[in-house]
Amino acid sequence: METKKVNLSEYNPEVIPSGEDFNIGIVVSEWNPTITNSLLEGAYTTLQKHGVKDENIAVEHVPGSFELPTGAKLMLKYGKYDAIICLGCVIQGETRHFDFICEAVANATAQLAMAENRPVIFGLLTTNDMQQALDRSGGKHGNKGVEAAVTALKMAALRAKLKAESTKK
Ligand code: DLZ
Repeated sequence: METKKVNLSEYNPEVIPSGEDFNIGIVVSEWNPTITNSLLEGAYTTLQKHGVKDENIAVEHVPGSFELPTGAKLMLKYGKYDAIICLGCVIQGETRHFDFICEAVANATAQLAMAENRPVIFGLLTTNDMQQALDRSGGKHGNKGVEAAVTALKMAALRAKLKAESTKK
């Protein structure tokens, strides 16, 4: 799929649900902090922009991207969140470490969301090099953190809507 000239973070803000009633958790990997700090800033400011109150946004750090699903699970266990956003950056190296981490995080994130009936958002950059990561964390291809926050709001709103409808029946 051709995405080279597209800023994937461009979206219509008018169609994003208000986050004023939501509690959102963000888990951030400490690896590649230049990148993950930019992802965090993108996610955090997008949540604020759409009405999520500062006191309803919790940020926790984990050592590496491999730990993101565990961090998300712990936040869901000990906190009350409408969605969790996982942010990390894995850069291709010379060994197969990259493949193992990316696949494990993707699978565990999906499984966690299903098991907990909560949105757990996959905001992991998986890039060939640092330049690709920079391009996607506030560079020419946008900011994956922004996209992750938009996805979290949409999914939290979907869950709230379905829950409200089910109690009316
Ligand atoms: C070990 C490792 C390597 C080689 N590369 C990255 C990376 O590019 N991005 C990242 O977030 N984490 C990396 N890690 C750390 C692992 O995610 C994990 O923290 C360790 O394997 C300990 O479980």
